[in-house]
Amino acid sequence: MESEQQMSKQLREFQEHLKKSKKIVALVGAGLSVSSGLPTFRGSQGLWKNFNMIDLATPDAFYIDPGLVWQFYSWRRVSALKARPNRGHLALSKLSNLSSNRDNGKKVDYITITQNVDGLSSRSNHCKDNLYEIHGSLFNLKCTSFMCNYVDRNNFKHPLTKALADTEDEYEKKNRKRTLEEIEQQDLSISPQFKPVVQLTESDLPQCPVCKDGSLLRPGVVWFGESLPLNVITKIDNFIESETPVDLVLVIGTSGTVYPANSYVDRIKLKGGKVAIFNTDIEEDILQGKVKDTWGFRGDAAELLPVALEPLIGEI
Ligand code: BJW
Repeated sequence: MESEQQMSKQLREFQEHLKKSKKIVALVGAGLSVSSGLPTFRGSQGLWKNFNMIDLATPDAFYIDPGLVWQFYSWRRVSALKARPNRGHLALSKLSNLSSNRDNGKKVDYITITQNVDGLSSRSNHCKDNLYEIHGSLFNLKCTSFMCNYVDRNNFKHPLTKALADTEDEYEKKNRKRTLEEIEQQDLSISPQFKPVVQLTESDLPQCPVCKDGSLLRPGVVWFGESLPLNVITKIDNFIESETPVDLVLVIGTSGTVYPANSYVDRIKLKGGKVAIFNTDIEEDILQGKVKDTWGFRGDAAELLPVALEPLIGEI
C-alpha cells in the first residue's frame, strides 16, 4: 500500500502542475457515481438480476429480448433519478465553470468527457458547453426504425409504460412527465433488483409516436459496436488536436477498457500532456511514482477530487 508520504508527494507534484495547467480534460467513468449509489459495469457490482450488465448493453441483446433490456434500463433510469450528484461531480462542475467565467483570473480551457449516462454531471450545475456525454443519456429515447429520426430528449417519466411499472417497485397512476423533485421524493425502499424479470412483448414497451407501424423506442445510449455521436466526437477531437496541447488529463473512475474513450488518454500523453488517475484500483508502479508523467490517487473519486483540485476550484 502507498505510504502517506508517497501520497502527499504525489499530491504536491500534481497540484503544482494543476496550477500551471491552461488546458485540462477530465475523462469520467462509472466509478465517479459509485458514492451516489450507482453501480459500475465491470467487477462484482456489474450485475442486474444475475445478468451481466455489459451483456445487456448491446444491440444484439435488445434485438433478442427488448423486454428484458427495457426492464434493465427502466431500473437504471429510476436509480439515476434517485441518486444525487456527489462531491466529485461538484468538483468537476466548479472546474467547468472556471472556463466559462473568465473574470476570475483563473483561465482554464476545460472539457469533461463522461462515459456515464446517468445525467449526474449535468445535474451538478456543470457548464453545458464543455460537458460531453459520449455514450448518450438514459433520459433520451430514440426510434429503432432506420427510416425515422425521432428522439425524445430529457424524458424523466417513470414508468414509461404500464408493463414497465409492474416490473419496478412503484406504479405511477398518472401517465404524465414528472419533475425531478417529484421523482426524488418518492419512496423506493424495495429494490427492483430483487424482483424477477418478466416476459414482455413489444406492445408492452415504449412505441415511437411518429412511426405509423409502431416501431419500438430504445434508450438513447451508445451500445457496443455503435458509433458515438459524430458532432460530440468532432468537438472533442478539435479540443485535443488543436495547436495548444492539453496539459493535464484527469482519468476518473474508469477501467479504460472501452474505445474510443480510452484512446483520449494516450493521444493527450503523446502530445506531452500529464495524467492523473483517481480510482479505487491503481497499479502499484503508478502509486510509487514510477510511471513517467503519471500520478495516481487511490480511493473514492468523490472524496479525492475536491481535495486534489482545491488549488483551482477552492473549497467545496
Ligand atoms: C472507482 C470507484 C470509486 C469503482 N471511485 N473509482 C472488437 C469487436 C467489436 C468492437 C470492438 C472490438 N474492439 C474494440 C471495439 C470497439 C468497442 C470496444 O471498446 N470494445 C472493448 C470492450 C474491446 N467500442 C465500441 O463499440 C464503441 N463504438 C465504436 O467504437 O464505434 C466504432 C467501432 C464499431 C465496431 C467496431 C470497431 C469500432 C461504443 C462503446 C459503447 C460503450 N457502451 C457502454 C454502455 C453505455 C450505455 C449504458 O450505460 O448502459 O458504456 S458499455 C460500458 O462501458 C458503458 C461505460 O460507459 C463503458 C466504460 O465503463 P467504465 O465507466 O469504465 O466502467 P467500469 O465498470 O469498466 O469501470 C469502473 C471503474 O471505476 C473501475 O476501474 C473501478 O476500479 C473504479 N471505481 N468505485 C473511483 N468510488
